[in-house]
Amino acid sequence: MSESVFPDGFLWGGATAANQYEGAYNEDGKGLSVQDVTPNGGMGEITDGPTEDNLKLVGIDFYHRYKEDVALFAEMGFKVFRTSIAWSRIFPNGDDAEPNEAGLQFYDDLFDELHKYGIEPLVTLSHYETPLNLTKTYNGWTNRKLIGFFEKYAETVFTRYKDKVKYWLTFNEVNSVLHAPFMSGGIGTPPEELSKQDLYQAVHHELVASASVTKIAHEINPDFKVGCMVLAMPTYPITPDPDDVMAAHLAENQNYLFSDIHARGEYPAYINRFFKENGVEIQFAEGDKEILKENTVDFISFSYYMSIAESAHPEKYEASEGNIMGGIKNPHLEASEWGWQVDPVGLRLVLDQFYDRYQKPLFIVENGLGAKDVLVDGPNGEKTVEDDYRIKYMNDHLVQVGEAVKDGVDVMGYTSWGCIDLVSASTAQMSKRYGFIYVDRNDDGTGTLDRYKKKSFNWYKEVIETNGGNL
Ligand code: BGP
Repeated sequence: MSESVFPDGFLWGGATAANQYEGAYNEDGKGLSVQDVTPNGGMGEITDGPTEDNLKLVGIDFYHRYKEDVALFAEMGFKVFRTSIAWSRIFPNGDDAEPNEAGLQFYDDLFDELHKYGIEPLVTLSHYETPLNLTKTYNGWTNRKLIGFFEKYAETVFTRYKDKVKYWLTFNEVNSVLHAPFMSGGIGTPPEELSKQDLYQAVHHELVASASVTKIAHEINPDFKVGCMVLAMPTYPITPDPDDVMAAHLAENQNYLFSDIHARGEYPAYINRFFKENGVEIQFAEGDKEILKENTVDFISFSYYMSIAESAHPEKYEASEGNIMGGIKNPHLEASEWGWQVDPVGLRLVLDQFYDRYQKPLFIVENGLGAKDVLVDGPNGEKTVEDDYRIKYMNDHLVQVGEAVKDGVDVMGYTSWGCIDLVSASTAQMSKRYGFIYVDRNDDGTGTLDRYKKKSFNWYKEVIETNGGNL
């Protein structure tokens, strides 16, 4: 075993989102969210109401089984656990006058259970689960009124969990709204009909809301640490042709826009040209500029699964599948069963670049391999999954995190995505699994919902025990 390069107190753990694992979609006063009407994945067909084939309605029934699951996380030695609060459990319609006490109580119980084992919650306020009424009545974040509703929701949970939650994230993969406006921004207009003006105005509303709740958070508890959360995906030029390099650079700017504003508190100069050329003119209300400037985030968090390539002539190349956004295929990389290109070095690159750009602490809050796992009889008679491919993926990525630490990057922690199997966001199926814990649920909704430890369970336990010394 080599010596650990990870700092003391490194926050090892796992990540989830309410809509993908809680289930209980209509229990204890919860209202509908956009996820309850997208049985085919957040970018797919939208139904009039919940339909039986929507796996997210039951999820993995975490709502009723959280004690059993938290005990398993504790057994792995988690220091932190990322979940989201389902906005529609707290404000069922998003614009209600009063919060729903039963919803608030559920998260009180969950956070208490985590603290029982010394696990720190890391809470996303909005993870692809905008209350459906906010879509129907206001067309989601295109409407400025959502800022006020979000502030009220955030203030409610900040106040309630003042002494139970220290780490907060505002919007999951905030840049994904450009690619999945309904799932990410609750915007009902079909993407092909949505004007760039409305889309970027919605982005502006989210950015102002994020800064505004950061302010509220710090007023309620100065010890709160509030981060933004972006989907990180390095974009490589497919060749050294300067035109390809420029195409990759411009594509990356679309992602940097979000972290730049969160970290620096103002719109970067490069976006003005893009806005001009695309007929976008952001409407600033009085005070918006000051809110953004005065309330930058405490840390930058991001998801990292893959990289892509870009060219000035993308039509010449094979397209690559991707996490919400795609690009072109990089011939140097292998891909997962879903075509996501596996690139551990890209993670070091993201860490180095973000840190160089902002000098703020970084938190990797999603990373992992979606795979089709097979349950087999294990050596001790227990059922298990021999997921050596997952161990390799994570090991390779964590080695690169270690390299970034050696480069001098301030990395706060790492929460692997879907630490317990849950419903996939893009496919809306169970069979794309990420967990250390297998959940017996199938794509057709059958299964006992029993939990089984995969081989990676003990591997990750050792990673945490040795603070990454076994990598
Ligand atoms: C991110 C989302 C998660 C998650 C993950 C894996 O984009 O924040 O919600 O699901 O990707 O994606 P998928 O489930 O589509 O494999």
